[in-house]
Parts: sequence; C-alpha cells; structure tokens
Amino acid sequence: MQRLLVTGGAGFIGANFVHHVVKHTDMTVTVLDKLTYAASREALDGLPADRVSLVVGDVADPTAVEPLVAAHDAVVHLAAESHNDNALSDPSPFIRTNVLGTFTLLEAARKHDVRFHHVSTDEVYGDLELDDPAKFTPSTPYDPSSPYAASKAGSDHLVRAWVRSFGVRATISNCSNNYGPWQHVEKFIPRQITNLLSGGRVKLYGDGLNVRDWIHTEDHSSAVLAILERGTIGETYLIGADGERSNLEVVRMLLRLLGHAEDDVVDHVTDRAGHDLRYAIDASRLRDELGWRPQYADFEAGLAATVDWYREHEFWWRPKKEATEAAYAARGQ
Ligand code: NAD
Ligand code: TDX
Repeated sequence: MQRLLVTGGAGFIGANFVHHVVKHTDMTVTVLDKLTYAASREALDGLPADRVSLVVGDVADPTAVEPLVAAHDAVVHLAAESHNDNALSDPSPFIRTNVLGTFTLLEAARKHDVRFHHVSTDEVYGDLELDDPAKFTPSTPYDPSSPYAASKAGSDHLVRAWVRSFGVRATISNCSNNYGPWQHVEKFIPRQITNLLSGGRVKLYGDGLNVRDWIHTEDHSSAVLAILERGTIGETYLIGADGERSNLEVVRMLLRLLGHAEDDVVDHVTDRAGHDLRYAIDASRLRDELGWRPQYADFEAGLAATVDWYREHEFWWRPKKEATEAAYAARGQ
C-alpha cells in the first residue's frame, strides 16, 4: 500500500491523519477535499510537496472521484458534513455528501478493486442512559437519533453491503468524540475555549449532564492507520479511549485551565433537539486484535495542550468565529 487517497483531508481529523501518515509511514498521500467552510488549507502547510498533494473536488462527483480512486492503492474516507447542529438547520448537504458521496467512492473502489477504509462515528448507535454501565460494541444495533447520525449510519450500511455483495475490500471504524488542533470553532470544546479567550461566556446546552467519550485526534489517527494496515476486511472496529466526561465536567476543566472561578461565566442555553444523552465506546477488538493503545490517556493534559494550541493559533480561528457565533445566536444557543 503506497499511494493513499484521503477524502476530507483538509478537515480537522483528516488533516491530523495526513500528518500522522507522513510521519509514521512512507506512503504518498493525495487529499480530495471540496474545501467547504469546515476545511483548513493551512492545516496542510509544511507537509512535503513530494509526499502530499491536494485535489479540490466533491466526493459525490463521479467524474472527479473515479480517476483518482483508480490511481491509488487505498482510500481513507473522512469527507463529510460533520456538525449535528447544522444538520438540524438543513440536512440536505449531509445526505448528499455523507450518503451519495460514500456511494460514489464505493462504486469507484469496486470498479478498480481499491482497498477502502470508511471513517464513521459512534453516533450511529444512538445513545445510552446516563446511569447505564453499558458501552457500544460492534454488535450494538444501529439506532441513529439525528439527521447527521442517520446519514453516517446510511453510509456504513452501504459499505457493509458493498463488502458482502461485491467483495469490496473495506473496513469501517466508529469513533467517539475527537478533540485536538484544527477543530472548527463550531464544535463544543473549541467553541468554549475561543469564547473564553475572547472574554465571552461558555454556552452549555441544557443542564450540561450529557456525556461524551473524548479521544485525542492523534489517537484516532493511529487507530485508523492500524486498521488500514492490519485490520480484517469486512470488519467494524470501534475506536475510543475511555474518556467519558459530562459536558459540565469538561467546562469546569476548561474554566480551571483558563483561570476562571467556577461557573461564573457559564450560560445554560437552549438544548439541542433530540440531544443524545451519552456515548461510550468498548474498543476491545481494536486493543485485542490489533494491539492498539491510546497515547493521550490523560484527558486533562490533552485538553491543556489544546487550550495552548488555540491560544497560539488565533490567526486561524478568529476569522471563523464571528459567523459561527452569529449562527448560534440566531438559534438561541
Ligand atoms: P470536518 O467537518 O472538520 O471536516 C470535513 C472535511 O470534509 C472538510 O475538509 C470538508 O471540506 C470536507 N468535505 C465536506 N464535504 C465534502 C465533499 N462533498 N467532497 C469532498 N470533501 C468534502 O469533520 P471532522 O470532524 O474532521 O470529521 C471527519 C470524519 O470523521 C467525518 O466522516 C466524521 O463523520 C468522522 N467522525 C468525526 C468525529 C468527531 O468527533 N469530529 C468523531 C467520529 C467520526
Ligand atoms: O456550544 C455547545 N454547547 C454544548 O453544550 C456545543 C457546540 C455543544 N454542546 C454539547 C452537545 C454535545 O453534548 O457538547 C457535546 C459535544 O457537541 P459537538 O461538539 O457538537 O459534538 P457531537 O454532537 O457529540 O458530535 C461529535 O462527535 C461525533 C462530532 O461533531 C461528530 O462529527 C462526531 O461524529
């Protein structure tokens, strides 16, 4: 496996993954990215030009996709519309990119017999009760709650069907909530960090008791690379690092890291419609079968490094901040 096509490689997780691949393998990487509002060309700056190239295009456009897929040994598919709140305002781009885009890539992978890895989310399993000790496993039934989660669940089903019906050499990973550098300021952790760095207030949906299972994006990258290189074709791997925290707990850590007295700058705003209560991942298959281990086991240390990163990269996030907050304000959030 030498020539890798990474869709969505200018997004948060995609760009971190491209850096990881360049650092830890000798593969060459082509990024296919539509450069939507969520993309950052800057996140690919400094990568060696003889190893990484960017093609601007749409994963749902077969004329862009087919020749590119044919020219590579493997595809890692991350391109997606990724933000739940946006999907509640307008689901249509989620269906086009996440469902039709995955279909378009799968057809090209089938035609040219190219190895395919599909990056998905734990949200396809719906949610868990707050007081339930259970975690998601690869046999948890699909039960997506939101338009975004339903679009990702649809794309997972397409991948599974293309493996079984057409013999496409594919794997799937379903990961929990990522944090780290280059995450768009619309997402929970960067939104609160940049609010606080701007002298603004934290915006917690509802009571803040919803739980997310946080993983550093670098650990997501190492897991995806392990699955790509050593995973069993047709298999689904859950990726998570035992990082369950309520949103309120995360906010309290951020307040401490940014030097605020507890809760003095927290607003409880309109809750998200259909807000999933809790996600939790059992990553045993990944650990037992592939020997994968997370490197960022200390969530608070990872969060502190992320706060520092946002302090140092205001030039990058500042231009996105005003429009993002205006959209939230219009929704009462
Ligand atoms: P992101 O929104 O930061 O980046 C998405 C990238 O895809 C952007 O660069 C965007 O320009 C590109 N893109 C969007 N539509 C496209 C199209 N039609 N054609 C080509 N490129 C297109 O998203 P992210 O948070 O980095 O998520 C990446 C993947 O990981 C997604 O598939 C998402 O479902 C999955 N995932 C994310 C998380 C998380 O916590 N963020 C967790 C689990 C899984
Ligand atoms: O301002 C906020 N206040 C708040 O309380 C925002 C933006 C979010 N929240 C809450 C909602 C969630 O309970 O924080 C939690 C995390 O929210 P998001 O960052 O929007 O993530 P989530 O909806 O959990 O989805 C994320 O993880 C799974 C990614 O965005 C998805 O792409 C991924 O599949």
